[in-house]
Amino acid sequence: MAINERLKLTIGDITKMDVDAIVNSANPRLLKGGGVCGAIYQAAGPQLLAETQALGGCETGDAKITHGHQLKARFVIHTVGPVYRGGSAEESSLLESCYKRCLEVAAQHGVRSIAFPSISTGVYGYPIKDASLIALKSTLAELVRFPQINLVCFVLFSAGDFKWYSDHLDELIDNDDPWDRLQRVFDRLKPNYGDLLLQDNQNLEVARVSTILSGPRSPEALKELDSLVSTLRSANDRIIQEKCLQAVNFLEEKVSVLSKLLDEKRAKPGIRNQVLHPLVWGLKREIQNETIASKFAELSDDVEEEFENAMEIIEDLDAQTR
Ligand code: AR6
Repeated sequence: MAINERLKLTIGDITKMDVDAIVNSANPRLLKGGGVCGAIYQAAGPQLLAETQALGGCETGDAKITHGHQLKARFVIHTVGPVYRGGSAEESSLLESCYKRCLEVAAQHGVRSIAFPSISTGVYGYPIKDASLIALKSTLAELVRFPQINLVCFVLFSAGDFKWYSDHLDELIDNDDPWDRLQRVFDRLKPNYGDLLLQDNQNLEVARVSTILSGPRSPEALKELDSLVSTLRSANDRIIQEKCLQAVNFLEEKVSVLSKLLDEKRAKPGIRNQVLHPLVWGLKREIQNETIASKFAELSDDVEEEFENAMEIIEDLDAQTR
């Protein structure tokens, strides 16, 4: 299995991960604490604290293992990241050591899938830009040593953190497979679905106002009428936004069909470009829809850039399957 297939990024809550082990960004005394640590202790139940208290603490840069108790994960690997003091207190080598030690301990216990949070980048103040690069570099290096670990998942807690990890990963693995690149572009666009979905609240507003208007008119109803007018003004906008959302969903679906086909093509070279090309072509037409692209562009510069990336990749695919 290629290294990049063994390393995944996702946004979410690490306590919910269904993996063999999750990593806790702990404190040296292995007490409950806050942040991800507090969430893990909470979800694992009181037996976790009883177990960690028998371990005699943990040095910065080291890792210790316990059971997962009420978590889905069988194990929790506790590591203590460095407190960031400006960068000259060996923070980078200590952070590197956290990832290395966690993977060593994981391998010793037969762990095949493991989830990491972004160590030290919360309360401990390590800048996410540098910390994410160290996290990925040290993990990629260790994965070569431990082929039995087939999944390392970084569970990021915000779209901003996800973007740092994802940008660095693109550079580090220098992966030219257009399907993988396209998938990552969509992963990065995903957090923006939320912005689009917010617009759906306007639907509820329209429903509420029309209920009021259908009853006896009152000053209150007239005030609501004003708000209806402004809601309707943006309705046109909303329809376009909805189309964006549909387009992304549609594109994502297509990408997954296409990657399956491509996998088959790799396995059975018999599948012809005649099958693949019309699909790529459909994808291209959809993504080149200017209204949709310009609406996404309005959301933020980053999204606009992602869209341009997606277009470039699809152009490549178009040429490859022609
Ligand atoms: N799932 C995934 N990531 C999370 C979760 C979660 N449920 N909750 C928070 N994060 P932090 P540190 C992210 O402060 O900087 C504790 O009190 C969070 O957004 O938890 O290593 C310990 O006991 C951030 O990106 O850990 C220590 O005293 C990342 O996890 C100290 O804080 C790490 O943030 C450790 O500080």
